[in-house]
Amino acid sequence: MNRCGSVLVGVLFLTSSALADSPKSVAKVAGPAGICCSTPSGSSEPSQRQVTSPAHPTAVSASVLTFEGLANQEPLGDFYNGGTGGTGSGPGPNLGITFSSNALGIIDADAGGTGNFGGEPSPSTIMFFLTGAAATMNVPAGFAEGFSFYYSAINSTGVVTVYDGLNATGTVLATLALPLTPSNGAPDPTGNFSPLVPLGVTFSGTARSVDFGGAQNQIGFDDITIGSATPGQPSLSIVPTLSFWAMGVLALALAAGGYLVTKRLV
Ligand SMILES: [Ca+2]
Ligand SMILES: [Ca+2]
Ligand SMILES: [Ca+2]
Repeated sequence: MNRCGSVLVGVLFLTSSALADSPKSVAKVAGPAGICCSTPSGSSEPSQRQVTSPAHPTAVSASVLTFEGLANQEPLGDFYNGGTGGTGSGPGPNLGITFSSNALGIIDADAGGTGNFGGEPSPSTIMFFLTGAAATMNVPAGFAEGFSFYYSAINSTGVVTVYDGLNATGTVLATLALPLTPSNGAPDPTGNFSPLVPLGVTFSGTARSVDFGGAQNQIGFDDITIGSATPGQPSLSIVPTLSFWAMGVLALALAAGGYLVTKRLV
């Protein structure tokens, strides 16, 4: 390993020792850097950069989790349950959504935090984790139809799993492999984990928890969107309504119409 690599590994180790419950995990990091923690630049990100981020201008909604309002490396805590984050930020929106204790917000270094990322759809905070194999989101009221988000994983792939029980239990409704994403730096001034890219999935049934899995400090998420396979374009209701089910039954009936007619005619 050359001198530069040695210094980089040293920085990662020291950072993890100060923050994480299981610093040995950092030894598994194969890439040049993690989501956390580049040195804060001290300069604010230009506002025009925010405008040119991936476009969905009406993204801020009751069921889009942007992570804005959390402090740098603050546990999400009850921020999306009408309470505060782990270090007191908030209260956030009362969506009845909670996260496992390892789920952290992190602010972009371009905006004064320590995040090594860019191109986040809602500047300048995303979610990541430094311990465990996944951050788990619990939605006790349940949600249906679809689920989506933006993510960056430039060194290690990830996986998102949707369950019908709380705390990643019960039946798996959907599993979504997360391939490596580009690291082209656009459109931010700095950040290796850049840009974040959109991904979505549809499923049948009612989901109550989602695992955001991957390597520690090597995957970040933003604009987690409940009830839609298109991130930033949420459905109007988290809980499926009668009209939702009625529409679903109608759609199935229409789709099966030709088949049913054929059966009758034979
Ligand atoms: Ca950045
Ligand atoms: Ca940014
Ligand atoms: Ca955000």
